Amino acid sequence: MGQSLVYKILQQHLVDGSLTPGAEIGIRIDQTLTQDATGTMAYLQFEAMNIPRVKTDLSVSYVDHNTLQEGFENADDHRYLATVAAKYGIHYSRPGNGICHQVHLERFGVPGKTLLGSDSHTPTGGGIGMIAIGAGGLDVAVAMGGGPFYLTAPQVVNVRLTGQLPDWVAAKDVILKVLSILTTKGNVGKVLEYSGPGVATLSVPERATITNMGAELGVTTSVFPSDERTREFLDAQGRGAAWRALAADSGAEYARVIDIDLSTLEPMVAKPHSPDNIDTVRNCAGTKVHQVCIGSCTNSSYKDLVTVASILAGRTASPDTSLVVSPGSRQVFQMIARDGYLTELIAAGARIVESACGFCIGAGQAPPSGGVSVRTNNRNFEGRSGTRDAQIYLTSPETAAAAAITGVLTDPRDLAKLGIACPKVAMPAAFLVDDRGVLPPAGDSQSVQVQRGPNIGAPPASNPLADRLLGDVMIKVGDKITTDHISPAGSRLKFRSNVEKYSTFVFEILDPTFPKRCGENRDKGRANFIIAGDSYGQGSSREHAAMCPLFLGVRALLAKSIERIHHANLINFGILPLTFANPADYDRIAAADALELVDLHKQIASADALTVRDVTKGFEFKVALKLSARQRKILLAGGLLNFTRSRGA
Ligand code: MIC
Ligand code: SF4
Repeated sequence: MGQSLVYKILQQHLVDGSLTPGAEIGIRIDQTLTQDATGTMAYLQFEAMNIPRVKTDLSVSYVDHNTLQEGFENADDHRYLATVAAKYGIHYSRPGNGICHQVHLERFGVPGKTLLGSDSHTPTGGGIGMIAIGAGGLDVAVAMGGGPFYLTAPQVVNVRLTGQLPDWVAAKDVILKVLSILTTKGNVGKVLEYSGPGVATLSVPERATITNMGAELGVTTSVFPSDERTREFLDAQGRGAAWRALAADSGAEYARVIDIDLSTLEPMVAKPHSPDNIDTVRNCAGTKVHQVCIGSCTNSSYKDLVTVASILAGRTASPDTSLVVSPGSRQVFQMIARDGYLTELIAAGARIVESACGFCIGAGQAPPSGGVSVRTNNRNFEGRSGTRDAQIYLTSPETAAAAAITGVLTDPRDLAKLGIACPKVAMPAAFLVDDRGVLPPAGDSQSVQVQRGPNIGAPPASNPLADRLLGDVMIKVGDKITTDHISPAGSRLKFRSNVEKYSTFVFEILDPTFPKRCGENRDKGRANFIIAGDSYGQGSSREHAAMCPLFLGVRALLAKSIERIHHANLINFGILPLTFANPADYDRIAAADALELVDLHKQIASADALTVRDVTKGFEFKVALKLSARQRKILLAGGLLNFTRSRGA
């Protein structure tokens, strides 16, 4: 039996455990990336490990999320990140140099290597044949220190592509199709491996759009083979030497095979408020559009923006529609400027914003109240845009450009009626290479003084787990609660380096009284609990969604199911990630019920289930503990930092 590409790369990096689906394995990490909104905490944690220099082949610290600099906080973070990078052997991608995933693909991605990033869209690197995984900052810090990264050996799902995309149908429509099949729920522990003759029809940036948004499925990562297209891309980036051919063995077996004939696809849309609320653009045509935003790590490549500029050429955005364009990297920005496409975009009335996450994370460009915004990014969770009641539709750049022209959702195939031909954009033979936006680390670490601002504070300390927890349900939430619900981004992002302050916004969108109530209960010596439905902790890798609840005294989450990165973050910060043995028990527990868990030390050490007592209602129920031996020790120690320290001692 042949091996899948995923297992071949994992095998080459395996340092702990055996490669059996479902078992915990440790892998060596070749490269890491961080971005500023998760990076400050990751580097504070790295500093706490007292390791003089990173042990990876390459580590890059990007600044792309918090670039608005309203107030001193962002600028202080940038200065801290620049100095800490210089000191510890990390490359520093300056603000303005672009979005981490786009820049990493262009300048650093290497087929067959492993990449761990403190951002959930790190799997973008799968477009160039990397095993690229998103994780919490603490896991990335450990990897920078040379420690293995632990994950569940995945079930590999093969997506076999045949045919070729028709005119006006784009890579984004492929991943929206996959989202319609697999949805955002129930994919924990899986990896998608793309193959088939259709792969050769897709360029590396198109593949990266597909692997990027695999994050929305909740899979561990997605990967494409490395082939002639990959070689052409690397050659055009002046990095041909990094290329090697990679593919699955013939006869490789997969847990499931999904066949997609690219030639049968049509323009798709993810409707509010979930990336798996998929429909065809045709079915939504005519919906009035107030804003169009083109960019983000999903769709901001040179090809994407040249396509948009070519569609808009000689036209202006509809008078009622605000058009925003953000190039994904300084490379893309410089190239569209050099080649005249920037002029077309400006002439069409586009508002050009810097190469950064911007609108995607709710940093600026909030839509009007109740407004409809058509965006090329990957998430349309309620409130994420900065406007609570805005309706966000996710589409391809082609569909977004069509909406900008007509002012309503429009199937781009109908642009022919306006005399607009489908642009045929070839991949450039050579990209414009200018790495001055990336600062290499200092040769002499001693000479660098790390600079911290007043908003930068250490992550909260966690105590070893108590043997008994007695406390109260502080909130009961439903299915698909995202980390944007737990720890909001947007205008709150600038407090990422200040856990105490950032904690005051936990669950702001669901129940703004949560932090205050939790703090009061914690100060009375009681534990705080969260009750949740399915797929709790979807979305972002932000470890603040565990760190801030910990600060507020949350000691356990009881959910129907928990998403991968958040599950790992809860363990890293010593919060018990419990799942209902019988999902019906979810309905029996109410907010404000008192709960008790006893004999925890013994049970966490070895049991697969715990008994919880609902003290208010007087009944008991079981929760499952699906943990590896390593995770049990981390929980008993009160988190990964304590665990690592105790092992050092
Ligand atoms: C996101 O897209 O939600 C983010 C912002 O990039 C996050 C990281 C963060 O919250 O800082 C992610 O995807 O992990
Ligand atoms: Fe940035 Fe948006 Fe990509 Fe997250 S999804 S890294 S916020 S562009």
